[in-house]
Amino acid sequence: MMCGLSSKTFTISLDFSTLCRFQDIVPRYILSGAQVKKGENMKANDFISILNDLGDDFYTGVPDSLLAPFIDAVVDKYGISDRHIVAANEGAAVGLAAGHYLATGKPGVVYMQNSGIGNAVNPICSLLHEKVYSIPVVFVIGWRGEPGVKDEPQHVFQGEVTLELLDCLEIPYVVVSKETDDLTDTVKEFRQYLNDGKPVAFVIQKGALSNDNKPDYSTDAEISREEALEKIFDMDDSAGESKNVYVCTTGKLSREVFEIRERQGSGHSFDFLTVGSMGHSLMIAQGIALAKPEMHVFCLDGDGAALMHLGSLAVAGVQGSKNLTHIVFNNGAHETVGGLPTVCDTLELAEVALSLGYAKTYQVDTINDLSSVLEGVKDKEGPVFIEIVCNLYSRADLGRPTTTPVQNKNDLMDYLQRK
Ligand SMILES: Cc1ncc(C[n+]2csc(CCOP(=O)(O)OP(=O)(O)O)c2C)c(N)n1
Repeated sequence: MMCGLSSKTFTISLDFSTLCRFQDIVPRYILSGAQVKKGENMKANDFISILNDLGDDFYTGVPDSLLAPFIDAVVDKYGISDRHIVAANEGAAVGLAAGHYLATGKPGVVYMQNSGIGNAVNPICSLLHEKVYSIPVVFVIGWRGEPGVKDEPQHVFQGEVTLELLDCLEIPYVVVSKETDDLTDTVKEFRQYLNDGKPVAFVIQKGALSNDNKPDYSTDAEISREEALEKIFDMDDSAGESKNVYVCTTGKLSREVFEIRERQGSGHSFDFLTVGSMGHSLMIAQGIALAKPEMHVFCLDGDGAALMHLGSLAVAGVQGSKNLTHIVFNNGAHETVGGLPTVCDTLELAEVALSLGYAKTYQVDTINDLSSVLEGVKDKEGPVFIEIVCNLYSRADLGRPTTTPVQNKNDLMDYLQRK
């Protein structure tokens, strides 16, 4: 168990060997000036050239799996540098791009999954809009949940309203599909909008971009997220009747929790799988902890999610609920959507939590240390914070919950109200 500086190291190495994804698609247009061959979708690098031509080569955002070929190409070209910054949340990315524009007069590029539009609405309306400062930004938005394309429940409504939201925010957009390979006219129009101080958006459909180079993200940490989760659920064996409740974060963590529960045969009524709403699991857990002081409420969080709404840690710390334990699986990355680094591998999250008012904080990097810390938290002297330093391993055959979010909610509510 450690509470000082850890030996976390996070590396990205670029694999330049060809990972060609040949797409059997007949293009409708020919991109002028880019090497698009018949039968291929647009190369992410060609798209980056278009973006650089429109604005400045300044990139920031929060990753999305649908945008992975594009983000990989940005990492390949700029690494993580003063030309490419992974933001804490999408609104913060808008702020960064706005600052870049103020200093250079050139629009930056902000990339995000469409679920991030919500985080960006405030700075779009009250910073970028022409009724305020009139600041141009080029948005690249991954279109999850596009109508007619099968996707997970958390993306369905967001996908339905994505274009409407952009209309409502008065952001001119173009949808980039697998067939799009000529953006010449769009670029002309977009340039005009940007010169007039307006943001513009490329909405990227699934499979629209391809890339041959995949960065290989890795850390030297020992523990995998799934084995740490299994250790945490071992606690339940001895918890008897006074079961614990677990609010689990967005992404693969919740999918792993679902599968562990299936293996255990213990049902799913003790867990809330926060399939969307990245970064809000802690406040969901806090809400339950306040209403159910006799129960022990755990928030099982990711470092990217915790960072996205870090202010909530201060609120939980100061609130001081004794029955709240916040566990952050710190793999230093957005592992679920491809492994792009967060800044958390350079932070001592346990120390951050301590300074934000948590009663006890721990950092562990071995399963044995995790076991002994978990023994100690059973007496509910919280809020407790546990940072688990993890690697980026996840199973290739990891499934998805087979029950619906509403079933999950109903089961948990039945359980909470019986108690
Ligand atoms: C507002 C918002 N932005 C982006 C995403 C896409 N997304 C889903 S999971 C994830 C990564 C989460 O990273 P972390 O919390 O560190 O967990 P890990 O995947 O590493 O376990 C991202 C960015 C999202 N769901 N919501």
